[in-house]
Amino acid sequence: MADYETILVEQRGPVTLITLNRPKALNALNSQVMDELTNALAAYDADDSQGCAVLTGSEKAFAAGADIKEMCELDFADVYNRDFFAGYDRFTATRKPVIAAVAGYALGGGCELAMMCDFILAADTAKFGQPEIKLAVTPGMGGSQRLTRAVGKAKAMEMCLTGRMMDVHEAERAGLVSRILPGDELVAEAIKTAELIAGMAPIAVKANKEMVNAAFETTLQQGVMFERRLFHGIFGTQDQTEGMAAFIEKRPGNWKGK
Ligand code: CO8
Repeated sequence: MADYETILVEQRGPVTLITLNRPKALNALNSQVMDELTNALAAYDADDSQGCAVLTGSEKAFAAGADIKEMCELDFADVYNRDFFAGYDRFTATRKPVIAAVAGYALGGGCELAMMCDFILAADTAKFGQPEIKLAVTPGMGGSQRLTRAVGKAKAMEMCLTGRMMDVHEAERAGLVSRILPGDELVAEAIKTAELIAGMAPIAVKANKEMVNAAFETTLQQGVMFERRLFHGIFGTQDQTEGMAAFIEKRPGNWKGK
């Protein structure tokens, strides 16, 4: 496995566990984190032995945002010419699922990174916010768009304009978080959930992810058609035949990924 400096990557059976590892900077996301994270996810996506990934941080911080110390010297020409943060498009290009396991602060880029994952499991300590306005900037990794889609305009607008943080209960009520867990069970429960997903037929996993994501990009009619066509296509897989036979024969499915 590649050597990384800002993240830890472990394979736990079929689950890739990625831990952000810049504790002194509360896992602030600099360019090195972005490169290492997107490389690790590309390797995970390409590895047939891996079926689901979990991305986590520390107990204190999932990530406290983009690295302000890296950004503070940059001017418009720097960020525009480098298309700053465009590297994260590689993150969202991951075709297999990625679960965010969030404890502590998920602020700015940290909240945006959690929202790039397929769903968020959160510890009771988790706090979410887009405080960029306090630095006289704006979200830059998709926060204004993904937060608005996740929690609606009223809350997203208030959070972006005031920088107020949501605690985990508010985040769950608002639909940002799928489940709240006790802090000491967060990573274990996320891995258990990831194992469950990794045990499903791989093509069906990718297809389900693609379909749900399509709901953010299309009209209802186009989305329903996209779903139906992918559903039709799944009937060309060996795993569909096996899955239905296994149900009728009351046994677990034996997936081929074909
Ligand atoms: N970047 C760099 N370093 C950070 C960051 C960060 N985002 N967050 C914390 N750190 C560092 C601190 O500087 C400190 O380092 P040092 O010990 O060397 O002083 C260390 O981490 C510990 O932090 P604190 O001492 O501040 O810890 P506290 O427990 O007192 O406070 C907070 C925790 C509340 C999380 C506080 O650290 C904080 O407010 N952090 C900044 C949060 C923030 O503003 N995040 C948004 C950043 S901007 C962004 O994500 C997107 C910008 C998009 C711009 C688009 C440009 C193209």
